[in-house]
Amino acid sequence: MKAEREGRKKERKREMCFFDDEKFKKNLTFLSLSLSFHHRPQLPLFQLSYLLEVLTSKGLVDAATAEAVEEFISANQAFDPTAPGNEPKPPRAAPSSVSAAAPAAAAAAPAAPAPKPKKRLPFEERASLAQCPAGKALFELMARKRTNLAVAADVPSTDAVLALADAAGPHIAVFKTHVDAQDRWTEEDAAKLTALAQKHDFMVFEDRKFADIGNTVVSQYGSGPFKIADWSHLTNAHLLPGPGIIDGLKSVGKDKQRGLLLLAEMSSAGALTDEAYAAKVAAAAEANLDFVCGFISQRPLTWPVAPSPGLVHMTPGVQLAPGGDALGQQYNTPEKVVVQEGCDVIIVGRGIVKAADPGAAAKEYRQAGWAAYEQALK
Ligand code: 5IU
Repeated sequence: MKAEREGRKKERKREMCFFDDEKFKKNLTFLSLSLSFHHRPQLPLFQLSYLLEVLTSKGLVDAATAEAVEEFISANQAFDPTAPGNEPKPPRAAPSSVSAAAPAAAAAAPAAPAPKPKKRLPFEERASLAQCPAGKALFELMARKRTNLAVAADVPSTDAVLALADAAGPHIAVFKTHVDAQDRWTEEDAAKLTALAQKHDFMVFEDRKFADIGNTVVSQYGSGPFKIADWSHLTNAHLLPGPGIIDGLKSVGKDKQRGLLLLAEMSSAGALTDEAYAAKVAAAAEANLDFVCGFISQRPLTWPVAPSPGLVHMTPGVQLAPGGDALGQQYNTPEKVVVQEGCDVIIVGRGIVKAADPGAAAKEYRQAGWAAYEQALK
Protein backbone atom coordinates (compact mmCIF):
# COMPACT_ATOMS: atom_id res chain seq x y z
CA MET A 1 0.00 0.00 0.00
CA LYS A 2 2.76 2.36 1.09
CA ALA A 3 4.87 1.34 -1.89
CA GLU A 4 1.92 2.04 -4.18
CA ARG A 5 1.47 5.50 -2.62
CA GLU A 6 5.16 6.24 -2.99
CA GLY A 7 4.99 5.11 -6.62
CA ARG A 8 2.08 7.44 -7.31
CA LYS A 9 3.93 10.28 -5.57
CA LYS A 10 7.00 9.69 -7.71
CA GLU A 11 4.90 9.58 -10.86
CA ARG A 12 3.24 12.87 -9.94
CA LYS A 13 6.61 14.44 -9.20
CA ARG A 14 7.91 13.33 -12.58
CA GLU A 15 4.91 14.90 -14.33
CA MET A 16 5.29 18.09 -12.30
CA CYS A 17 8.94 18.41 -13.33
CA PHE A 18 7.85 18.29 -16.91
CA PHE A 19 4.90 20.60 -16.77
CA ASP A 20 5.09 22.82 -13.72
CA ASP A 21 8.16 24.90 -14.41
CA GLU A 22 6.87 28.33 -15.33
CA LYS A 23 9.95 29.17 -17.36
CA PHE A 24 9.76 25.89 -19.23
CA LYS A 25 6.13 26.51 -20.10
CA LYS A 26 6.86 29.99 -21.45
CA ASN A 27 9.95 28.96 -23.33
CA LEU A 28 8.34 25.91 -24.85
CA THR A 29 5.31 27.83 -26.04
CA PHE A 30 7.43 30.60 -27.45
CA LEU A 31 9.99 28.26 -29.01
CA SER A 32 7.35 26.14 -30.67
CA LEU A 33 5.54 29.16 -32.04
CA SER A 34 8.65 30.79 -33.41
CA LEU A 35 10.07 27.62 -34.88
CA SER A 36 6.84 26.63 -36.50
CA PHE A 37 5.88 30.01 -37.86
CA HIS A 38 9.11 31.72 -38.50
CA HIS A 39 12.10 29.55 -39.13
CA ARG A 40 10.69 26.26 -40.37
CA PRO A 41 7.25 27.04 -41.68
CA GLN A 42 6.98 23.77 -43.62
CA LEU A 43 8.03 21.53 -40.75
CA PRO A 44 6.19 22.32 -37.54
CA LEU A 45 8.05 20.53 -34.75
CA PHE A 46 4.87 19.66 -32.93
CA GLN A 47 1.21 20.27 -33.48
CA LEU A 48 0.62 23.50 -31.61
CA SER A 49 -3.02 22.93 -30.91
CA TYR A 50 -2.04 19.63 -29.29
CA LEU A 51 0.62 21.29 -27.18
CA LEU A 52 -1.89 23.93 -26.16
CA GLU A 53 -4.42 21.28 -25.23
CA VAL A 54 -1.92 19.56 -22.94
CA LEU A 55 -0.89 22.78 -21.25
CA THR A 56 -4.50 23.90 -20.83
CA SER A 57 -5.63 20.60 -19.40
CA LYS A 58 -2.81 20.82 -16.88
CA GLY A 59 -4.03 24.24 -15.87
CA LEU A 60 -0.74 25.76 -16.97
CA VAL A 61 -2.21 28.02 -19.62
CA ASP A 62 -5.36 29.94 -18.82
CA ALA A 63 -8.40 29.95 -21.09
CA ALA A 64 -7.85 33.51 -22.35
CA THR A 65 -4.24 32.80 -23.35
CA ALA A 66 -5.25 29.52 -24.96
CA GLU A 67 -7.92 31.30 -26.97
CA ALA A 68 -5.48 34.03 -28.04
CA VAL A 69 -2.91 31.43 -29.15
CA GLU A 70 -5.56 29.41 -31.02
CA GLU A 71 -6.62 32.59 -32.75
CA PHE A 72 -3.04 33.37 -33.69
CA ILE A 73 -2.51 29.83 -34.99
CA SER A 74 -5.56 29.94 -37.20
CA ALA A 75 -4.69 33.39 -38.49
CA ASN A 76 -1.12 32.42 -39.32
CA GLN A 77 -1.20 28.97 -40.82
CA ALA A 78 2.03 28.64 -42.76
CA PHE A 79 1.40 24.94 -43.37
CA ASP A 80 -0.23 24.20 -46.71
CA PRO A 81 -2.56 21.24 -46.19
CA THR A 82 -3.02 20.78 -49.92
CA ALA A 83 0.67 20.36 -50.66
CA PRO A 84 1.74 16.81 -51.60
CA GLY A 85 2.70 14.87 -48.49
CA ASN A 86 0.83 17.24 -46.21
CA GLU A 87 -2.45 15.33 -46.20
CA PRO A 88 -4.20 15.22 -42.81
CA LYS A 89 -2.89 12.48 -40.54
CA PRO A 90 -5.10 10.48 -38.18
CA PRO A 91 -5.62 12.26 -34.87
CA ARG A 92 -3.03 11.37 -32.29
CA ALA A 93 -4.17 9.93 -28.99
CA ALA A 94 -3.99 12.15 -25.97
CA PRO A 95 -1.71 10.93 -23.20
CA SER A 96 -3.59 9.02 -20.51
CA SER A 97 -2.93 11.69 -17.88
CA VAL A 98 -4.66 14.21 -20.11
CA SER A 99 -7.69 12.09 -20.93
CA ALA A 100 -8.15 11.17 -17.28
CA ALA A 101 -8.28 14.80 -16.25
CA ALA A 102 -10.04 16.26 -19.24
CA PRO A 103 -13.69 16.01 -20.24
CA ALA A 104 -14.91 13.68 -22.96
CA ALA A 105 -14.21 16.13 -25.76
CA ALA A 106 -10.51 16.24 -24.94
CA ALA A 107 -10.34 12.50 -24.36
CA ALA A 108 -11.62 11.99 -27.88
CA ALA A 109 -8.38 13.68 -29.07
CA PRO A 110 -9.74 16.25 -31.53
CA ALA A 111 -8.49 16.05 -35.06
CA ALA A 112 -6.10 18.77 -36.17
CA PRO A 113 -8.25 21.83 -36.90
CA ALA A 114 -8.47 22.55 -40.60
CA PRO A 115 -6.28 25.58 -41.28
CA LYS A 116 -8.57 28.56 -41.75
CA PRO A 117 -6.50 31.62 -42.59
CA LYS A 118 -8.17 34.48 -40.81
CA LYS A 119 -9.09 37.55 -42.81
CA ARG A 120 -7.87 40.90 -41.58
CA LEU A 121 -10.64 43.07 -40.20
CA PRO A 122 -11.52 46.35 -41.92
CA PHE A 123 -10.65 49.58 -40.12
CA GLU A 124 -14.36 50.31 -39.44
CA GLU A 125 -14.64 47.11 -37.44
CA ARG A 126 -11.36 47.67 -35.67
CA ALA A 127 -12.56 51.13 -34.63
CA SER A 128 -15.38 49.46 -32.74
CA LEU A 129 -12.86 47.18 -31.01
CA ALA A 130 -10.44 49.94 -30.01
CA GLN A 131 -10.67 50.93 -26.35
CA CYS A 132 -8.37 53.94 -26.47
CA PRO A 133 -10.31 56.95 -27.84
CA ALA A 134 -7.35 58.14 -29.95
CA GLY A 135 -6.95 54.68 -31.52
CA LYS A 136 -10.66 54.53 -32.25
CA ALA A 137 -10.49 57.99 -33.84
CA LEU A 138 -7.54 56.90 -36.00
CA PHE A 139 -9.31 53.81 -37.35
CA GLU A 140 -12.42 55.88 -38.06
CA LEU A 141 -10.38 58.56 -39.78
CA MET A 142 -8.57 56.04 -42.01
CA ALA A 143 -11.84 54.39 -43.02
CA ARG A 144 -13.54 57.74 -43.66
CA LYS A 145 -10.68 59.31 -45.58
CA ARG A 146 -9.51 56.09 -47.25
CA THR A 147 -5.86 56.54 -46.40
CA ASN A 148 -3.41 54.65 -44.20
CA LEU A 149 -0.50 56.97 -44.91
CA ALA A 150 1.54 58.80 -42.29
CA VAL A 151 4.08 61.32 -43.48
CA ALA A 152 7.27 61.82 -41.45
CA ALA A 153 7.85 65.58 -41.49
CA ASP A 154 11.63 65.40 -41.38
CA VAL A 155 12.21 68.82 -42.89
CA PRO A 156 14.63 71.37 -41.50
CA SER A 157 12.41 74.27 -40.45
CA THR A 158 9.10 74.84 -38.74
CA ASP A 159 7.83 76.78 -41.72
CA ALA A 160 8.66 73.79 -43.93
CA VAL A 161 6.81 71.51 -41.48
CA LEU A 162 3.68 73.64 -41.73
CA ALA A 163 3.96 73.89 -45.54
CA LEU A 164 4.30 70.11 -45.77
CA ALA A 165 1.25 69.62 -43.54
CA ASP A 166 -0.77 71.74 -45.96
CA ALA A 167 0.58 70.04 -49.11
CA ALA A 168 0.38 66.43 -47.91
CA GLY A 169 -2.65 67.03 -45.66
CA PRO A 170 -5.35 65.93 -48.14
CA HIS A 171 -3.71 62.49 -48.51
CA ILE A 172 -2.61 61.52 -45.03
CA ALA A 173 -4.11 60.00 -41.91
CA VAL A 174 -1.21 60.99 -39.66
CA PHE A 175 1.38 63.77 -39.65
CA LYS A 176 4.49 62.67 -37.76
CA THR A 177 6.76 65.30 -36.22
CA HIS A 178 10.11 65.58 -34.45
CA VAL A 179 9.68 69.01 -32.85
CA ASP A 180 13.06 68.84 -31.14
CA ALA A 181 14.66 68.82 -34.60
CA GLN A 182 12.99 72.10 -35.64
CA ASP A 183 14.44 75.59 -35.61
CA ARG A 184 11.46 76.88 -33.63
CA TRP A 185 8.42 75.48 -31.84
CA THR A 186 6.09 77.94 -30.18
CA GLU A 187 2.51 77.65 -28.99
CA GLU A 188 1.56 79.56 -32.13
CA ASP A 189 3.23 76.93 -34.32
CA ALA A 190 1.40 74.22 -32.42
CA ALA A 191 -1.88 76.09 -32.98
CA LYS A 192 -1.16 76.39 -36.71
CA LEU A 193 -0.50 72.65 -36.97
CA THR A 194 -3.70 71.93 -35.04
CA ALA A 195 -5.65 74.13 -37.47
CA LEU A 196 -4.14 72.28 -40.45
CA ALA A 197 -5.04 68.94 -38.83
CA GLN A 198 -8.65 70.11 -38.58
CA LYS A 199 -8.67 71.55 -42.09
CA HIS A 200 -7.38 68.35 -43.72
CA ASP A 201 -8.66 65.78 -41.21
CA PHE A 202 -5.45 64.15 -39.99
CA MET A 203 -3.96 63.32 -36.60
CA VAL A 204 -0.63 64.58 -35.28
CA PHE A 205 1.97 62.14 -33.93
CA GLU A 206 5.01 63.53 -32.14
CA ASP A 207 7.58 60.75 -32.56
CA ARG A 208 9.22 61.54 -29.20
CA LYS A 209 10.24 57.97 -28.30
CA PHE A 210 10.08 58.54 -24.55
CA ALA A 211 12.45 56.24 -22.69
CA ASP A 212 12.79 57.48 -19.12
CA ILE A 213 11.27 56.62 -15.76
CA GLY A 214 7.64 57.49 -15.15
CA ASN A 215 8.33 60.57 -13.03
CA THR A 216 10.57 62.13 -15.70
CA VAL A 217 8.35 61.48 -18.71
CA VAL A 218 5.48 63.24 -16.93
CA SER A 219 7.26 66.58 -17.37
CA GLN A 220 8.83 65.74 -20.74
CA TYR A 221 5.36 65.00 -22.14
CA GLY A 222 3.22 67.54 -20.34
CA SER A 223 5.47 70.58 -19.91
CA GLY A 224 8.96 71.70 -20.91
CA PRO A 225 9.45 73.81 -24.04
CA PHE A 226 7.23 71.65 -26.26
CA LYS A 227 4.15 70.74 -24.16
CA ILE A 228 3.66 67.76 -26.46
CA ALA A 229 0.48 66.50 -24.81
CA ASP A 230 -1.26 69.79 -25.59
CA TRP A 231 -1.16 69.39 -29.36
CA SER A 232 -0.08 65.87 -30.36
CA HIS A 233 -2.85 63.28 -30.61
CA LEU A 234 -0.35 60.42 -30.53
CA THR A 235 3.10 59.87 -29.15
CA ASN A 236 5.32 56.85 -28.60
CA ALA A 237 7.58 55.26 -26.00
CA HIS A 238 10.10 52.49 -25.50
CA LEU A 239 9.19 49.93 -22.86
CA LEU A 240 12.81 49.52 -21.72
CA PRO A 241 12.26 51.35 -18.40
CA GLY A 242 9.32 49.06 -17.55
CA PRO A 243 5.59 49.76 -17.23
CA GLY A 244 6.12 52.89 -15.09
CA ILE A 245 6.73 54.81 -18.30
CA ILE A 246 3.20 53.98 -19.47
CA ASP A 247 1.74 55.00 -16.10
CA GLY A 248 3.61 58.31 -16.21
CA LEU A 249 2.54 59.17 -19.75
CA LYS A 250 -1.01 58.02 -19.06
CA SER A 251 -1.25 60.33 -16.05
CA VAL A 252 -0.75 63.25 -18.45
CA GLY A 253 -2.35 62.09 -21.69
CA LYS A 254 -5.37 59.99 -20.82
CA ASP A 255 -7.65 62.84 -19.75
CA LYS A 256 -6.69 64.73 -22.89
CA GLN A 257 -7.83 61.71 -24.97
CA ARG A 258 -4.29 61.13 -26.28
CA GLY A 259 -2.96 57.77 -27.41
CA LEU A 260 0.35 56.00 -26.90
CA LEU A 261 2.14 53.80 -29.42
CA LEU A 262 4.63 51.37 -27.91
CA LEU A 263 7.80 50.72 -29.86
CA ALA A 264 7.78 47.00 -30.45
CA GLU A 265 10.17 46.82 -33.40
CA MET A 266 12.39 49.30 -35.21
CA SER A 267 13.25 49.52 -38.89
CA SER A 268 16.98 50.06 -38.51
CA ALA A 269 19.57 47.35 -39.13
CA GLY A 270 20.75 45.59 -35.96
CA ALA A 271 17.85 46.86 -33.83
CA LEU A 272 17.73 44.98 -30.52
CA THR A 273 13.95 44.65 -30.68
CA ASP A 274 13.52 40.92 -31.25
CA GLU A 275 10.35 38.83 -31.15
CA ALA A 276 10.65 38.11 -27.43
CA TYR A 277 10.85 41.85 -26.77
CA ALA A 278 7.87 42.50 -29.06
CA ALA A 279 5.91 39.89 -27.11
CA LYS A 280 6.56 41.73 -23.84
CA VAL A 281 5.58 45.03 -25.44
CA ALA A 282 2.37 43.45 -26.73
CA ALA A 283 1.53 42.20 -23.23
CA ALA A 284 2.09 45.69 -21.78
CA ALA A 285 -0.24 47.15 -24.41
CA GLU A 286 -2.98 44.65 -23.55
CA ALA A 287 -2.70 45.73 -19.91
CA ASN A 288 -3.22 49.41 -20.84
CA LEU A 289 -5.85 49.40 -23.55
CA ASP A 290 -7.38 52.63 -22.23
CA PHE A 291 -4.29 54.60 -23.27
CA VAL A 292 -2.10 52.43 -25.49
CA CYS A 293 -3.60 52.53 -28.97
CA GLY A 294 -1.03 50.43 -30.83
CA PHE A 295 2.53 49.78 -31.79
CA ILE A 296 5.40 50.80 -33.96
CA SER A 297 5.90 47.46 -35.67
CA GLN A 298 7.75 45.83 -38.52
CA ARG A 299 6.42 42.28 -38.74
CA PRO A 300 3.60 41.71 -36.26
CA LEU A 301 2.51 38.47 -37.92
CA THR A 302 5.64 36.80 -36.54
CA TRP A 303 4.85 37.76 -32.93
CA PRO A 304 4.12 34.79 -30.68
CA VAL A 305 0.61 36.02 -29.88
CA ALA A 306 -1.47 38.31 -32.08
CA PRO A 307 -2.37 41.52 -30.21
CA SER A 308 -6.00 42.67 -29.98
CA PRO A 309 -7.32 43.89 -33.34
CA GLY A 310 -8.28 47.19 -31.70
CA LEU A 311 -4.56 48.05 -31.59
CA VAL A 312 -2.99 49.69 -34.64
CA HIS A 313 0.39 48.82 -36.20
CA MET A 314 2.28 51.79 -37.61
CA THR A 315 5.38 51.06 -39.67
CA PRO A 316 8.33 53.26 -40.65
CA GLY A 317 11.01 52.24 -43.14
CA VAL A 318 8.73 52.35 -46.19
CA GLN A 319 9.48 53.39 -49.75
CA LEU A 320 8.09 52.32 -53.11
CA ALA A 321 11.23 50.25 -53.75
CA PRO A 322 13.12 48.22 -51.14
CA GLY A 323 16.54 49.52 -50.07
CA GLY A 324 18.10 51.53 -47.28
CA ASP A 325 20.30 54.49 -46.41
CA ALA A 326 23.93 54.82 -45.31
CA LEU A 327 22.98 54.92 -41.60
CA GLY A 328 21.12 51.66 -41.20
CA GLN A 329 17.61 52.56 -42.28
CA GLN A 330 15.93 49.65 -44.10
CA TYR A 331 13.07 50.12 -46.56
CA ASN A 332 10.28 47.76 -47.48
CA THR A 333 7.44 48.39 -49.90
CA PRO A 334 3.88 49.20 -48.79
CA GLU A 335 2.75 45.84 -50.19
CA LYS A 336 5.39 43.97 -48.15
CA VAL A 337 4.70 45.66 -44.82
CA VAL A 338 0.90 45.73 -45.08
CA VAL A 339 0.02 42.52 -46.92
CA GLN A 340 2.85 40.22 -45.89
CA GLU A 341 3.90 41.57 -42.50
CA GLY A 342 0.52 42.59 -41.09
CA CYS A 343 1.03 46.33 -40.59
CA ASP A 344 -1.72 48.96 -40.92
CA VAL A 345 -0.20 52.41 -41.38
CA ILE A 346 2.81 53.15 -43.58
CA ILE A 347 5.09 55.92 -42.31
CA VAL A 348 6.98 57.59 -45.14
CA GLY A 349 9.60 60.31 -44.75
CA ARG A 350 12.17 60.86 -47.46
CA GLY A 351 10.07 59.08 -50.09
CA ILE A 352 7.75 62.11 -49.81
CA VAL A 353 9.70 65.01 -48.35
CA LYS A 354 12.63 64.70 -50.77
CA ALA A 355 10.35 64.42 -53.81
CA ALA A 356 10.20 67.39 -56.17
CA ASP A 357 6.47 67.63 -55.43
CA PRO A 358 5.77 66.27 -51.91
CA GLY A 359 2.00 66.65 -52.37
CA ALA A 360 2.05 64.49 -55.51
CA ALA A 361 4.37 61.97 -53.82
CA ALA A 362 2.01 61.77 -50.84
CA LYS A 363 -0.83 61.03 -53.25
CA GLU A 364 1.19 58.22 -54.83
CA TYR A 365 2.08 56.66 -51.44
CA ARG A 366 -1.52 57.02 -50.34
CA GLN A 367 -2.66 54.98 -53.35
CA ALA A 368 0.01 52.32 -52.77
CA GLY A 369 -0.76 52.07 -49.05
CA TRP A 370 -4.51 51.84 -49.59
CA ALA A 371 -4.18 49.27 -52.38
CA ALA A 372 -2.06 47.15 -50.02
CA TYR A 373 -4.67 47.50 -47.25
CA GLU A 374 -7.47 46.43 -49.62
CA GLN A 375 -5.35 43.51 -50.79
CA ALA A 376 -4.80 42.45 -47.18
CA LEU A 377 -8.57 42.34 -46.59
CA LYS A 378 -9.13 39.80 -49.37
N1 5IU B 1 11.49 55.94 -37.57
C1 5IU B 1 12.14 55.01 -38.32
N2 5IU B 1 12.30 53.75 -37.85
C2 5IU B 1 11.84 53.37 -36.65
C3 5IU B 1 11.16 54.36 -35.88
C4 5IU B 1 11.00 55.62 -36.35
O1 5IU B 1 12.57 55.28 -39.43
O2 5IU B 1 11.98 52.22 -36.28
I1 5IU B 1 10.40 53.88 -34.10
C5 5IU B 1 11.25 57.31 -38.02
C6 5IU B 1 12.47 58.09 -38.38
C7 5IU B 1 11.97 58.99 -39.43
C8 5IU B 1 10.91 58.19 -40.16
O3 5IU B 1 11.33 60.11 -38.83
O4 5IU B 1 10.43 57.28 -39.20
C9 5IU B 1 11.39 57.46 -41.39
O5 5IU B 1 11.89 58.35 -42.33
P1 5IU B 1 12.42 57.89 -43.78
O6 5IU B 1 11.19 57.30 -44.51
O7 5IU B 1 12.93 59.15 -44.38
O8 5IU B 1 13.49 56.88 -43.56
